[in-house]
Amino acid sequence: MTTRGQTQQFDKALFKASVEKHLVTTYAKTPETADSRSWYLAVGKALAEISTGSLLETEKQIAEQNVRSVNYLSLEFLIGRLTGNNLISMGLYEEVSAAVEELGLNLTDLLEEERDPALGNGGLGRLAACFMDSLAAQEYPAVGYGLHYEYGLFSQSFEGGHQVEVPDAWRGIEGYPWEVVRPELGQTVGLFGSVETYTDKAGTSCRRWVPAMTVEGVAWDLPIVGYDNKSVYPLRLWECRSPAPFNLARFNDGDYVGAQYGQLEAGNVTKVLYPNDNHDQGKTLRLMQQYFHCACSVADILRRHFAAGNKIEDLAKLESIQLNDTHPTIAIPELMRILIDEHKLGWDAAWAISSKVFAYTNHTLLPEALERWSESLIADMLPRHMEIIFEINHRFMTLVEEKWPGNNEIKRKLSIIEEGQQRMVRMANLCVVSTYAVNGVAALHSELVKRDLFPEFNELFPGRLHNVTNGVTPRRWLKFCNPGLTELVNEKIGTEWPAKLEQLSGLAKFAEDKKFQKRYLAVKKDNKQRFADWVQDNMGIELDTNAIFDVQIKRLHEYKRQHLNLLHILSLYHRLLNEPTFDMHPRVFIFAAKAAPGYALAKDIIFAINKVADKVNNDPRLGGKLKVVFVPDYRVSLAEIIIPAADVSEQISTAGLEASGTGNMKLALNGALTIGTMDGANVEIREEVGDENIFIFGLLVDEVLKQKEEGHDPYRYYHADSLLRASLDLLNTDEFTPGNPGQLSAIRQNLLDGGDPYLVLADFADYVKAHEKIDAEYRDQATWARKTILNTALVGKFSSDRSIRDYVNNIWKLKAVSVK
Ligand code: RUG
Repeated sequence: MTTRGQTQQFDKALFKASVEKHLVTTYAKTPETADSRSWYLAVGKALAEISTGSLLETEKQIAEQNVRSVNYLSLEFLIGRLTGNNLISMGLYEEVSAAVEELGLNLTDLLEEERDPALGNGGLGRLAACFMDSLAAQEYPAVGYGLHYEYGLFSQSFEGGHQVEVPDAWRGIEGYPWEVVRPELGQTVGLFGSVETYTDKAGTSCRRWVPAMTVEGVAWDLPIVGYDNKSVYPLRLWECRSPAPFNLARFNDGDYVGAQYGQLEAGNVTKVLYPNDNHDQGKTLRLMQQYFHCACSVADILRRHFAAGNKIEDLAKLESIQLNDTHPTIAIPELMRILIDEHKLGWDAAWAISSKVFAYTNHTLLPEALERWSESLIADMLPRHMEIIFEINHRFMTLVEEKWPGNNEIKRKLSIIEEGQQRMVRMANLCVVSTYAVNGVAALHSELVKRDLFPEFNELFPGRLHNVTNGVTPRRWLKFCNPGLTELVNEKIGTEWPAKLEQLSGLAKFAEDKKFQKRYLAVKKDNKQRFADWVQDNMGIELDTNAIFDVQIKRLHEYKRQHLNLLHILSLYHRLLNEPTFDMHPRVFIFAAKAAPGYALAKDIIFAINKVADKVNNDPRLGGKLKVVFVPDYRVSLAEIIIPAADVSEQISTAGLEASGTGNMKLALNGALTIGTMDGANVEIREEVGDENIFIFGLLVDEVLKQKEEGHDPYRYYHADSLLRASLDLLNTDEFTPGNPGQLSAIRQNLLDGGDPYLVLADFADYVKAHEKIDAEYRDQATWARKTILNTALVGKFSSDRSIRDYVNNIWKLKAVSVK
């Protein structure tokens, strides 16, 4: 089989033969008995055969060149379906489409057979996937390290409007065709036990960990295919297995189930992804997942380092380890433990290496998301690591004492160990103290990290805090998901933009061109139709593509304020029924969101939106002006059809609380106009597209802080604003839950009596005004066309290729390696 690239040719006959071979030998189907899923699996396997060869070759060439690389450690990689995207990167989309057609198949249908590998919760995991794509596209040597969860993020369905969660067995029974197991890379990981002192041969007293149990890490590689080049990087996912499947003594005693107990327990470690986004749950099994992930990954990094003939002293020269949030922080004491206990380095020598290897990305300021682990839990599960954390803190406290002599207040604030009834380890503090670079994920967020979260650290370690604004891969989020727009863009500015997104600015000069405007709007209309067909087929709701498609797709969280959107919908409902002179352009409000299973208010909001949808979608009095659609089971593949169909992008978090957002970038890239607060990357989107091409509303960060300090009084807004009052009061009636008044009142109560912690009521009036502006401007299609074209044209900055270059230049200092 040949591979992609300029000089080599794709051999259609060989490829077809490979597909048929896999159909028979791997999936036990004949062309006559095979269903669409089997064909998809066989096509996936035939393609994976090509990419696995390239992956091994890339590994070999990078090892031979012995260059510096980055290791991206993340508990989540929300990669989405691989087949379509990899075909684009391999440059084989058309060829494979033609090949499968000769087999009597349709490629688009086959791609629909792939289940999304949902190995992440939301933005943080999706960012990691975009970053891997951009590393491979630009050939910056990298390995992604994650976990091979048996169950990804739950599938969501609705029963009577309520969210129901179902486990997500993303690999199916047949396994995922793109992954390959690498038994030779297996690792053994210790847990629990004690620390002992011993005297080594030189007579030195040493410490070492004696774990009480071990588990095995099995490596699975997924190929990250470089766009338009020959590099394929591994996304290495660790699966936990029990080393001894049977306790033979118990087995022989007839205790068959008990004999397999160890296996059941070890299997649990990577059984399921924790379904929390921006929220720390503090469960023991989660700490076990984190340590298992870190231990396997650090050991694999060292294996590669030594296999290339390097010395331990050169580790920081050749490897950087990026911690995606604090979730992999335990890698820091793990590396220190290995350097000191196994490689016999003194503390200072070990620290000199370790503190130059790690860098940390902060993704949130929300206190409930900043991880803290109980000291006793760490001491129990990882006793040697706890000793090392104490030592790091002890030395750090000496530094603090030097800088602020006698200031116990500052010591208490900065200490890695939080004092209290139960002492806790603050993982973010451990990260800032132990890494050479810390970054926020958007300009505003990074400023707030410096100003509000870590001001003293910034004084202590000048230059350590950076900003790297997030980005999204243009390959998946334009070229693959929006073929209509891709064709139009190609025609105007050529075909290099997927690797050089800044070139999109070349479209700006067509923003006023009537012919181009018409074609751009026609593409949008086609995309709206594609999504409307999906909704009709899957939800039985008919949508009018002349309506404004207004989209809010993201995790359900109070700070993201889906309930502000809901209140606006209720206000429109109220006005349509009660204000005879009120008119509006037809609008479809589209939601998609999963709520963490234990997050009651988030689930109440989903229920309320579903109930309002039931009513408004069938109320003839509204004359079809208002529709609400809550698309179930939000996932990457759904985003791929919603985003190209969006006219309006809702980015309405309370200012200061959304670190960046990346959906905002994808939607703007695909020509949706943002209605948003001055939060996260919205601020930079506004800078790029211009104030006239975005709808900004709401309190600014400092106004939010001031209002909170002074005491936010929700009733003040309630009494002063009759539209707000009418909208909120609808939640107390049985208008949307006939015969059951009060079923939606938890939301109203939270906003009025619960203090409205996210200032929904404070921003309501301004939000309504911004929507009125949208309504007016949409009616003037030429104006709207200009604005939407300019959004696509002016957001080139938000390519994840640029984010990766920022990391490479300012933090990782890598050189690209072109694979031959
Ligand atoms: O909430 C943030 C988003 O604003 C951001 O765009 C994304 C990627 O940087 O990360 C999200 N996030 C933060 N997810 N989990 C956390 C905290 O653990």
